[in-house]
Amino acid sequence: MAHVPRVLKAPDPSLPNSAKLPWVIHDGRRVRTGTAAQLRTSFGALLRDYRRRALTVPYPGGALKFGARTLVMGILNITPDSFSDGGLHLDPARAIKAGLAMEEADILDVGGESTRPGAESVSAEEELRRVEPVVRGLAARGKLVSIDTTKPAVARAAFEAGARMLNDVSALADPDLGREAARAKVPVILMHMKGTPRNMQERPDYGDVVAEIADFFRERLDRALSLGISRVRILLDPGIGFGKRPEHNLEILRRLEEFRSLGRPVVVGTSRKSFIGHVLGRPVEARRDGTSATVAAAVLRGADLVRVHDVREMADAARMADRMK
Ligand code: HH2
Repeated sequence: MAHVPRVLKAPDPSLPNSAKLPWVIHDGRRVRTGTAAQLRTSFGALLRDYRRRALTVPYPGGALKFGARTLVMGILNITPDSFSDGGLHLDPARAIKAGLAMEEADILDVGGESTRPGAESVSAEEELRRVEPVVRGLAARGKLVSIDTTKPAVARAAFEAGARMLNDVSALADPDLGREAARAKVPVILMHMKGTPRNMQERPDYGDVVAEIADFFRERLDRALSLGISRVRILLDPGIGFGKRPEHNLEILRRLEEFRSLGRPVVVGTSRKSFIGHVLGRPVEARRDGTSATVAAAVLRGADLVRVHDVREMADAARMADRMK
């Protein structure tokens, strides 16, 4: 049997003396301890790989730390028409309660416009009316809130209400959104989508789906940098279900590790999506176990952050998968 070395414990890279602190490594047979310099000759590739995973993404007032475990983003849709939780959280007090109940979530992603295939767009005023009190209420209770929007005016008001992260499914289609994020110094998720929610599922075709998404990431990373967003604040998401057939989504999950070469944390949102229904033949309310399998697979293949509805269950799935890496 092959002996695979792995890192058991690494020094916090943000500490000024981290180079002098010990790493704990299992070399496949026994535990070894030493500084990076001492272990470099035998385990250089392992340390490099681990460091690449150990990314720190600053947000106003704190930092997300990736590497030690997969982080979890809880979904809170304040919409009448989201595909799985539409209409559940339209009352702000109930939405805030639902957000607070997602105790295991590292981030709460608040959205006021559905992006399900064929969804109608809403005005910035309506979107803001839905999300603003919820963002404000959760932020006031110390939660790290991400605003899921493609509109600059919504993002700006959400940052003023206390949101400290931007989840943009259009990956800065509107440059003004990037400018708002740059000004607020918030982390930004750039998600891949082919087309728009209205037309994305009409005829999604790719040559090599993973290669095309990686090219898109490179282009949008450049755009983000040119708008003043710092590279350390960017996260990448291949956009499961956004202009993809079931086979494309499965291929993305099979080859997720390829996105790690871009050097940024990888976000994955599979929760209750239709490719799971396609494989299992289950309606949206019966896709939790299927989602759990996709979360575990994504974590094992290098996902840094998973975006989910069933926070407690998926946090468990991620934790187990983390331990089997
Ligand atoms: N998926 C949805 C919405 N936003 N953001 C990121 N970064 N990644 C995703 O995969 C993603 C996303 C769609 O899911 P949901 O929010 O549950 O539904 P709806 O768009 O209908 O509100």
